[in-house]
Amino acid sequence: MFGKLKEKLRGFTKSVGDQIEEKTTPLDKSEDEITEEISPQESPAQENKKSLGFAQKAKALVFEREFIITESDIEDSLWELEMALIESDIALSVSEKIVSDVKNELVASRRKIGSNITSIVEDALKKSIYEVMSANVFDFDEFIDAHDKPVHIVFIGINGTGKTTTISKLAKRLKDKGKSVVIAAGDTFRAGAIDQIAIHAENLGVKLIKHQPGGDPAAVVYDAIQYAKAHNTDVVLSDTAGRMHTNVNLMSQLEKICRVSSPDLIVFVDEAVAGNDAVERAKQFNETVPIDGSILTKTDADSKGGAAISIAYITGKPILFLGIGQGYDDLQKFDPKWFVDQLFN
Ligand SMILES: Nc1nc2c(ncn2[C@@H]2O[C@H](COP(=O)(O)OP(=O)(O)OP(=O)(O)O)[C@@H](O)[C@H]2O)c(=O)[nH]1
Ligand SMILES: [Mg+2]
Repeated sequence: MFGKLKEKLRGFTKSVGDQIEEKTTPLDKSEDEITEEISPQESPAQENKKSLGFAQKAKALVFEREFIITESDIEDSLWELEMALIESDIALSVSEKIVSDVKNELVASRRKIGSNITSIVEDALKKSIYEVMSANVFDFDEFIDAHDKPVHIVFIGINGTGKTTTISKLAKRLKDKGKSVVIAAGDTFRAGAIDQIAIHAENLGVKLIKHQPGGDPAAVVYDAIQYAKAHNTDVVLSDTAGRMHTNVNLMSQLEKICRVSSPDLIVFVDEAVAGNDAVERAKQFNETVPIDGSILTKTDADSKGGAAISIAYITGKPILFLGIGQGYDDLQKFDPKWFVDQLFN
């Protein structure tokens, strides 16, 4: 998973590690002189001039068996890192944040000579990516357990991203955890959509509420909630038709579905392979109906990984699950620590 991003991150840690290790040769300077050079007290103009001169030395400062990483040691690699992050579909603002975090973590820090530089650099990167991904962490299972029944969840997104498949996977997951589930066949728009979800419901032994094709999706969702209330069902999963975020009519219909049914969670579903487009769409859907989180599908395909890193940070809403294949069990609960470990293992 995310092979290309992994490769680029590995390239960065190795290149910084090699650069710094090369430069850890002792300098004939006192600690005071070094401290003065690292944090000059002069005006910004003088400071700039001095740090340029300092950069030209291209040498890490070494004393008492310790060295200090200077900005000049890693500026080329930081630039390469930023390019690699952007090429991996990480949004520009997020790439800049990661680069700035890594720089702040490393520059002017003292390290023992002989320390494993690559692992120091890797730790700085891990820490930053972990922080970016930990925006509003949310435990789906705890939410379902704690919430009044029925918990109503609506799934939204553009065409073909995996909403219906994800609903089936979640229905299976909830059933496996002992929860009762009803699915609302809220995609009355696309030919074959009701039959598609009916097959999943039958395979999984889950109740489906459906109307005729072309019917009002808000009415289907309403009926599913009434059914759940009458039968003490734990969770209602509402499918919706795929729609482009730019289609004003379909977006107002989505707003109506959400207004009428007041979902407990609105989940945006998109493909990890869509990269920055998915992040942009999440932002736009979020403007029409406030999303509570995202699910990224098709992470088993050749995705660069950037969307997963950007989407939570940009929307300020957590990633709940990742789709990792086409089978009912191919759903991975999202955990930032697990994600970061995946990137660096
Ligand atoms: N490889 C892979 N394929 C997936 C994943 N999730 C969904 N798919 C496939 O993506 C295709 C579209 O999935 P659907 O669930 O029909 O997508 P949708 O968003 O409901 O599509 P519309 O209803 O047309 O908007 C199907 O072939 C799914 O099997 C995933 O995590 N990995
Ligand atoms: Mg669908």
